[in-house]
Amino acid sequence: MSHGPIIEEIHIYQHNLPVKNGSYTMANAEVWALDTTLVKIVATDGTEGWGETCPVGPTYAEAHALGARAALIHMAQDLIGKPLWPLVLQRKMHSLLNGHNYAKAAIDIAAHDLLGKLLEIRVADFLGGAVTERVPSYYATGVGAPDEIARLAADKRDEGYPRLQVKVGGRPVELDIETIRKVWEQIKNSGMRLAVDGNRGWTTRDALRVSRECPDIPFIMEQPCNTVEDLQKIRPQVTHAIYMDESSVDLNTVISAAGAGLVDGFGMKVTRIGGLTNMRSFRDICEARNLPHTCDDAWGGDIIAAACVHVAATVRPDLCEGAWVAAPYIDGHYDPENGIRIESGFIALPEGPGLGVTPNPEIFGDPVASFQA
Ligand code: 0XW
Ligand code: MG
Repeated sequence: MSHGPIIEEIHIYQHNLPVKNGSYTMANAEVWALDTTLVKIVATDGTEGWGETCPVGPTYAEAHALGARAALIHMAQDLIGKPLWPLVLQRKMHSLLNGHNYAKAAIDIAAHDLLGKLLEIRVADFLGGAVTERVPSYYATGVGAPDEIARLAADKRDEGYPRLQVKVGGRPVELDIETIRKVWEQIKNSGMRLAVDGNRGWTTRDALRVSRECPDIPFIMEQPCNTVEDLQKIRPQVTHAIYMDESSVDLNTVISAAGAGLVDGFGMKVTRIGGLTNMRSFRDICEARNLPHTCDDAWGGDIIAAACVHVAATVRPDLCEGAWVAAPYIDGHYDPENGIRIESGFIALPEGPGLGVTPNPEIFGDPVASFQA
């Protein structure tokens, strides 16, 4: 006999999210439009929950849009009739498919949304309790010309963002150093914090050089190089704090990196770590070690953005590096009324139960696959 809500139906949708004002460029990727995957779970009583996963192109992480849908289609039928409790659901998914955290995350997020609606509480409260109604965000630039990025930095400073992430890598390192210097000139007396994100794109030689040539600029160096071994190599030689992003592929890696003192913080993606269930564990590991971190995802619309904001609202405020959401780069919202918006660098925690965002399903058209008993 099973206790609690049961999964009655699963529907999988595909949707394109064009990037506003041209492409978004990182050391290892240039994207013009993002292919996002949405999951709707329906419980026996008809209550619905939504999840989303949207890799930022196929080269940013070990994840891609078709892979997400293939993994979801592989698991979905065997989840019908199963309980919605996130931990039980996660173990069931692991019994059906090894790895593929980023696909499982969409189911996990939908389960949280649905349970929140059934229990009439917000996902943030389900995750331990919101400690703020106003979640800090941060702005991430693309890789660009030094003067252009410095101008953008000044704009975002004036808009009120508490933090800026500047993308570097994939070009001569001299240009990255010039960019960092020009950006710092704009923000140095503003209180705005600075992250420099190499997105795996620097050699250890480049990372050491940047740290050596910018000793006066207190930025954090995010995922400068490709591998954990690269981070181990530069760790004793750089003076800047190092955050791990792409390399933190699962909780086991996070535990090892935090335990070894390899990094000073994390850029974390809700889908990469496997959804809100694992994000909650990640948050608690970081709190136990006093490690700051972000609550982001690679891309996606209102559903994934809401998931990031809910978990960020539960992070101990001095460790919260903010929730990055793709909203500034996307036209329109899935939920025209309660969609996630950044105002003066902060995001209001949605008020409704679950994720507090209800997409207009007409936007997504017919599901690409549906499963029911
Ligand atoms: C800035 N982000 C959170 C969004 C982009 O997809 C990449 C990412 C990062 O920090 O690497
Ligand atoms: Mg990053």
